[in-house]
Amino acid sequence: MKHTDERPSAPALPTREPVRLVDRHGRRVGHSSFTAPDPARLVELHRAMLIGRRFNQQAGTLARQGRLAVYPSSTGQEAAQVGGVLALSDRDWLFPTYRDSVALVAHGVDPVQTLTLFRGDWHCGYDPHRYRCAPQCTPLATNASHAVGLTYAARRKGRDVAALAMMGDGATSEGDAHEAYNFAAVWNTPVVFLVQNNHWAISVPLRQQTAAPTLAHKAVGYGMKGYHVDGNDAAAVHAVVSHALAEARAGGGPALVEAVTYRVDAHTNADAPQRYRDPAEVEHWKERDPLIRSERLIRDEGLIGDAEETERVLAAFGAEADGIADTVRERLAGEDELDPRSLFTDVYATVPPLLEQERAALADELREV
Ligand SMILES: Cc1ncc(C[n+]2csc(CCOP(=O)(O)OP(=O)(O)O)c2C)c(N)n1
Repeated sequence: MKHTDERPSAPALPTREPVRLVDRHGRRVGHSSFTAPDPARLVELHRAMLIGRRFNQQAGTLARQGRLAVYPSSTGQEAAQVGGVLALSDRDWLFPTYRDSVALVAHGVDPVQTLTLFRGDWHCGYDPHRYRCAPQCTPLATNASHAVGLTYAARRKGRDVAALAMMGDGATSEGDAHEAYNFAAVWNTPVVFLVQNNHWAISVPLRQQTAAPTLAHKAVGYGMKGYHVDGNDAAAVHAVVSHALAEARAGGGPALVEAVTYRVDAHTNADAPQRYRDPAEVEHWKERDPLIRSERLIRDEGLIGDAEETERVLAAFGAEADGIADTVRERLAGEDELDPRSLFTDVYATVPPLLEQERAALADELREV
């Protein structure tokens, strides 16, 4: 008879030194367990990061102009977001937070629709089913249990679907994170929790957030694997998340990946970080900029081709990023006519009677004005 208290073996502890495959000078670093993606994928990661950097700048400008109600920039965090998202297959789902607009764009969500939420328009702006991307979640860590629920349901239906649930360092202190980690591990759902440790939860520094040696160590108590990764190294994030997703899909259980990165900009445009952090810290992290290292790697190793070809392709990436930013600017500068009745659409599959009455009352009111 099987003992009911038979326990699984403990997962290995994450390494204190983050997994790094490319250093801040763009030089490769050997690793015993992970190898960098192939050259084409490294170039693709750089392209997506460039688009993400430009997108962040444009969205920040729109927020300052009052075209967006708010924008949480992820400048400096592009490698963590792009590296993670490009590891998803086209069957998988993304569960992002408010910080993860660059992840959405890399995932293929329309860049204009990505920003609709921050304009204060109703609903999340895009069709979650079409993009296999849940709405950008503002209540911390609640998206994590949504990811567990979706993958649990998919498994029961025999569907091969994994999910990437994104969250910040601060979110890992939430009760919702605990519940999601626990259910994912107990139910063995194919979820990878990608924690972007950007060192700040608004004005709360990491040292006041947790006494854990790394955030990846938190995984072990739940019976999950935890990976501690240089989050400004797109190659490393991509390799580790790809590995964790493959293992989770094969029934090897969920995982938590801590990507160590830095929030270079303010928490949002409504924040004044100079009141709580030292500008020298920001400069320290700017020297570890994820785009600088990937560009150096591409140039030094000739991953695109000879010098002339490299210049041509990098310039084309820049032009593509500018083009996306132009479209976002033009489309969001206009005033969209919103139908107030759309408040009631896409909320319930079958509209409850009370809501139906409210919808009718609103329609009457609109007819009168
Ligand atoms: C449940 C909940 N509590 C509080 C907040 C307010 N809040 C918004 S962002 C934030 C900090 C989150 O920090 P972190 O998880 O590290 O993510 P980051 O913003 O740095 O990406 C807080 C406390 C919230 N959105 N949801």
